[in-house]
Amino acid sequence: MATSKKVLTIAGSDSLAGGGLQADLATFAEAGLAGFSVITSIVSIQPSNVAVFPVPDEVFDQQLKSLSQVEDFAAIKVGMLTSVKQLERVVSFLQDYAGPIVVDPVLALKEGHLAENKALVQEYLDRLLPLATVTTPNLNEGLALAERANALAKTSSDLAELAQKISERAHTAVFLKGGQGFVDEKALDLLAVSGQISYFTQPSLGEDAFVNGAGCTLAAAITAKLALGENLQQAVEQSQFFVHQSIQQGYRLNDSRTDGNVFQIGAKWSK
Ligand code: PXL
Repeated sequence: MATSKKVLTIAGSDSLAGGGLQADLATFAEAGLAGFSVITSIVSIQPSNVAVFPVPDEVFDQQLKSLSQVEDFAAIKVGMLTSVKQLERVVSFLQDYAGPIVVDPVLALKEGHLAENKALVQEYLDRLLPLATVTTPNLNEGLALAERANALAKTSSDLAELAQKISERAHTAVFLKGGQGFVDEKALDLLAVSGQISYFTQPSLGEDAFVNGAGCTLAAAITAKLALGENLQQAVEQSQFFVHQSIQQGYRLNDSRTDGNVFQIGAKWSK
């Protein structure tokens, strides 16, 4: 019998398959891992808005309960959570879990903002993030977690300060996705862990930057690499490379749409 490592994502479903659990499971499969999923919400992305339909509490609970039959998850990723209640259930589910936990705090979607939920942000900071090995906010989510909604982050040192602040406040490592245009038009991400900052850059994507799902794929890739025993620095470096590749392989949804999805299958993890 094969002895594939098992990984779990707790995430929303994206019918357009750019992000959400669809991206997570594709990434896990590409890493050679067996992926499991608990669905928090069903998301439908329309041209004019993003609709998020949380699953009923009982449906959420029953999925978590079913996982008591599965032993030894090698890592767990937490994606979109839609309420304080869901977050609390996840916290109690994770309480006795000793492996790596990656929390992607899905508070601001690229396609549109989730309702501003201050109580949810506080719960992330106070209860979920302290359990995480690393959290992976984008810039807007970073600003929300730093409770500085109106501040701008313009330089790489602004980003470092932001990541540091979240790391101290929530007692966790922070991989902040700065994105395009910070240094010499390169894509800049950075890792803050125990007061140390490391910078990770990739060449600018130019016209390839049309795809959805890069954020979910990045967090799922870090989860996969931690499951496979890489340390955090290596996991982050290889994941950034993997996402860059997945973006370059991205496909359009149809001929008239200018955007599309990342494509993880066959993407490499290093040069
Ligand atoms: O990329 C953030 C994200 C997370 N989770 C779900 C999503 C999206 C973006 O569309 O649909 C379910």
